[in-house]
Amino acid sequence: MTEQTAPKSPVTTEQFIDEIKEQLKYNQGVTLEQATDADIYVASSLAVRRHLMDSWTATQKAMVEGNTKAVGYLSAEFLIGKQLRNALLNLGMLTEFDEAVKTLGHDPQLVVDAEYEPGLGNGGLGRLAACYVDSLASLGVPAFGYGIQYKYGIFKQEFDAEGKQVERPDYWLANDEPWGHIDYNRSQKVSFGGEVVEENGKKVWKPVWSVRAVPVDYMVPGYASGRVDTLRLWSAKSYDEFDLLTFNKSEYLDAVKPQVEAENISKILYPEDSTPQGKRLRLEQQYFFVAASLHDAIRVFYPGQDKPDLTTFPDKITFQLNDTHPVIGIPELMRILIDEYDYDWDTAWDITTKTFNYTCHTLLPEALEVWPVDLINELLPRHMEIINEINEHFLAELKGLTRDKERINRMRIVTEGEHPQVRMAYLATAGGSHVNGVAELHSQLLKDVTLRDFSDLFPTKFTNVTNGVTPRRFIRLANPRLSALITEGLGTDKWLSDLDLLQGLVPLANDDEFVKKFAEVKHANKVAFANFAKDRYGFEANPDTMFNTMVKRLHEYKRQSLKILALISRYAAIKNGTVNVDDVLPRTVFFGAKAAPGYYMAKLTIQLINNVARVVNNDPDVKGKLAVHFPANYNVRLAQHLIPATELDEQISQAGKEASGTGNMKFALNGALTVGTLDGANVEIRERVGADNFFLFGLTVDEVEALYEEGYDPAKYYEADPRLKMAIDMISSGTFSDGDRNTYAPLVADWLTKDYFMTLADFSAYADIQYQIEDLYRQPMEWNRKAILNVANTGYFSSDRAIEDYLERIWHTSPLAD
Ligand code: F58
Repeated sequence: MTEQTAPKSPVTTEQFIDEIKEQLKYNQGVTLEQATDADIYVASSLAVRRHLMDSWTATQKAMVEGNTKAVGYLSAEFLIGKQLRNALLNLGMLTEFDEAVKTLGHDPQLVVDAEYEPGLGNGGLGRLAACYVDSLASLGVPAFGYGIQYKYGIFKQEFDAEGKQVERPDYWLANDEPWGHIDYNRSQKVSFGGEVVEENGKKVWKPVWSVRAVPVDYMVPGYASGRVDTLRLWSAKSYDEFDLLTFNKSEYLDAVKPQVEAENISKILYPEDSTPQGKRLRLEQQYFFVAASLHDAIRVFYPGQDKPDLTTFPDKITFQLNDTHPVIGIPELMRILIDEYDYDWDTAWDITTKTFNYTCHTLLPEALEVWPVDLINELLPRHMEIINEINEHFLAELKGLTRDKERINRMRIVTEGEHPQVRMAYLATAGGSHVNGVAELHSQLLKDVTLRDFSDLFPTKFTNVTNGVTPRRFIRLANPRLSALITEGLGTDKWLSDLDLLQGLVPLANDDEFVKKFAEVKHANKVAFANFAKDRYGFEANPDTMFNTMVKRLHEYKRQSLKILALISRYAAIKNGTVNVDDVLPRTVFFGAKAAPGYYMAKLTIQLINNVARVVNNDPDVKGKLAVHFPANYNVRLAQHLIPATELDEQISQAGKEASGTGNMKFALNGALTVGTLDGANVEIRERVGADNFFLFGLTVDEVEALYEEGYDPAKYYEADPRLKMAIDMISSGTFSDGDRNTYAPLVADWLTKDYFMTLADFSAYADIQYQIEDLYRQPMEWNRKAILNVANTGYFSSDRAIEDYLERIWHTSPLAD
């Protein structure tokens, strides 16, 4: 990326004040005296949006009229976070905003806080999509993010009196939402059901119900690029086109039911973070947004043309499939080309395979989507025919490549048997040009294990693009103090658009003055977080203790249980005098995690963490030494507050299970040290920051495999390490359940008899490395030197770099000319 200095504000403070007033008056009809913080938020957002408008239309015009291939990022989730401050930063208006709002008698922070965070994603995958559209715009690449505007985002998490997770609906559109523009004039019709008939030797799909996909456009401003891309999220509306008179009364309700239910399609985000449920509504959602997006792209790139030459489609736009959720786009594009535009099979297949690429985000076999053939037949009968045909062609191709019948059989896109299914990852691999994993290790395991047959026969399809995160939101906005220090240290602010420049900080890790300043920044961030936490969650966190954080979805493979067991063992050791309380390094542990509502073990783990927190925080014996906090409803906003304040970050998944992780990158870039396993992108982070600056522990992928092979017996580890035994026994004895010995019995039983993710096997190494961590923490200069080296050496994990990788190796396109 060409380095950019911070953009210059398009307005003076005085002009911006006038613009806000104008919006208040003519949009909201509110006087300045009446205006609340929320009114000022809406008015300033609308004013900011106006400043983006010219660049937005210019970007679209240049995209359509120029010859730069656009990128269509198809994703069921975009976890974008709050918009206002991000737009202000990218336009260079942060100072003008602050001044204007103060002049109008409001507190800028409260105005920004009035924005309700859109929770249109579950976790890493959705946030990655948001980082990627930010980087596409910042690099000046013409792009669309295509997804769904769910009415209800990821549930709001609360904890009840027993510490259990309670899910509340997240109706985020209950208030003014100034960022999304509903464009009723660009809607698309998406149809479902019915049957396929033959007419004049041609297959014709006769669907029976339709839904109107209405685009809601979010501008995606590039940082200092002058470009603004589009995030187009589809909202489902029903059609009012029923001829009611043709139905008698009893038929009427049945007949209108699909119409009435049509709007349900975009009602709710499925809150599953790893195991997709094969639910009809979910398939409807997937087809809904993908079909609307493909038709939209044809509308955009071939304006006013009835019979466009769609052989040029792959030169106009390349579609990235963010996991398998949009993979139904492959048969949909085939259907469009063959049924709607009369192309023959081979031409259609050639266009389709050139158009799509697929990113896989998992290694868990249960997370790979499969859809029952019956369900697809019912909802999308023509697509099922096409998928079957793709399968046949593919099997024929395989026969030309190998004689190994078993292998060919394993690679079927449509399985055989009584309940045949469609394997979406296989369809994506066959129907696209490239398949990528999201970190080196993950991509290797995809090739060696998950998609091995495919990579053996189509080796050139497979590649890696290690994930990245946007430095604008996760350094500059989240951590203004560190940002100022980096700019001071480097003598330029260009690092925000070229994160490799952070390397320039390496020598400063030996400059004691700089190290002290860095330590002051971290401490100030801790104080700021403690104030925020007190205000927002009502707990006291002592900034003079080590801030140790584990935030991510609650999943067994991520092993929050390892963290909580180690914590309990530390607590037990203090209680029973195994360690001298004076030798204990004071630590405050923060958890943030949502569990899928139906995931029993994950929810029980949440309950345990909350109750450990309750017991520990109320125990005078450990006061000042150990504290545990679990703020509810971890989201992007909380991440932006907590990450900059963290000193020790936990990335402790079982090796071979976390595809990449992106939190690990955000923490390292904000100067936290990581304790972690050799999993996902941890491997690459460690390589870059240096083994001395990363707390590595635990089994490797190969050791995990060997242990499974040999027969894993978790009880052995329980017996072998008294620290572990003490922790588990403490849970069993009811210490964290008011004496009830049954509350956590399912967790304990699982640990002792199954422990699929080998928490117990890794416990001792994890408990041991805590001594190293604490030794280092006792030498603040040394700790902070290492933290600086983490910042300096992780510029690679910018989403700008990741997007440049995609551009070069997968999408084969480039930024628009100026
Ligand atoms: C995550 N996947 C990976 N899936 O777990 C993480 O390692 C990786 O860094 C990240 O993607 C980005 O590549 C993930 O977040 C989901 O949330 C899906 C939601 C829909 C159902 C299936 C899981």
